[in-house]
Amino acid sequence: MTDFQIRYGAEVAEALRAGRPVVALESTIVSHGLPRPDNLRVAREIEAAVRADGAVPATIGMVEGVLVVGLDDAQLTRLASSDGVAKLSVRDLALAAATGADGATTVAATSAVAAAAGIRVFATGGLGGVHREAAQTFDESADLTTLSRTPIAVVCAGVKSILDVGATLERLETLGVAVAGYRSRRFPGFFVTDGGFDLDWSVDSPEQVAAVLAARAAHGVQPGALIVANPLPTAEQLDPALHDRTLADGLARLAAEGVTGKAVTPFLLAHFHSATEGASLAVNVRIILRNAALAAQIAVAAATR
Ligand code: PSU
Ligand code: MN
Repeated sequence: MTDFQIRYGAEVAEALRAGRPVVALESTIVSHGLPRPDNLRVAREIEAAVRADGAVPATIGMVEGVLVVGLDDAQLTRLASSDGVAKLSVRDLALAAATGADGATTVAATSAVAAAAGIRVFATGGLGGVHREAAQTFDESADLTTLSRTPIAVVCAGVKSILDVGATLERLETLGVAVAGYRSRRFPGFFVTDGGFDLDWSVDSPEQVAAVLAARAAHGVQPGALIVANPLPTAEQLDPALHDRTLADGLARLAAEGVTGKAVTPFLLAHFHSATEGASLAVNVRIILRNAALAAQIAVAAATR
């Protein structure tokens, strides 16, 4: 019989055994969210950013049907460079495992696998959310429903404005997912500092986030995730005028080319990267590296409480 157990990278297994800080990282941003060849370089930089702040990176993905927590460099290279990498949400994991697929895990799948592995902090760029045409298409990312039942802290820069940001926040509320701004009461808009909506809560330090996680675990009342929304400093954001133009063009192309379903997010991300001639890519990389660093600080604070 085939063994479908989760496999752990050696360093991650050792860190989890010893109770040392570990930060989960997703692979969909590597294989579907960032263009080649920058994606592999960035994937390595994200891991380095986690290490620089004292935690062990655990990039999660699937190689030939094996679900791996803590991909090694050869596995990471394979997921960053080959064409046949599936985009895996939670519902896809068993299908991909049993059919021997290569796959990159989304926020949903990464958080679910990380929580199952006992990892409490996850860093990414932006969450999936409610798409703009969702009232007709029902296109809402499974990231939201998965986060409603997954006990993990997710450090992100909000959601991209390619989505319906207000509807996404409403759904997070309905689903019982906690949202706090990091040193801000505004929900970030990924490329732009301010996504246009207020938040009820902000947290001020990694130690305070660790305290939220401890309270959450002690109460045992709340099943879902804590989103730590970490805005870019305004000096580092994508020029808001360029952002708005690029978004309008991208949405028009989406409609003209009839792109739907799970292809929508990668399509719009690729449009941003080419239409801004790399400016959005540079911003995207800064966002992820900052989130990785903050997540590592939170993991360290949580491990030493
Ligand atoms: N948002 C981004 N970059 C990304 C994604 C979202 O700014 O790369 C990826 C994440 O992996 C997220 C997934 O979990 O897209 C959501 O896809 P969908 O909308 O198909 O659920
Ligand atoms: Mn979708």
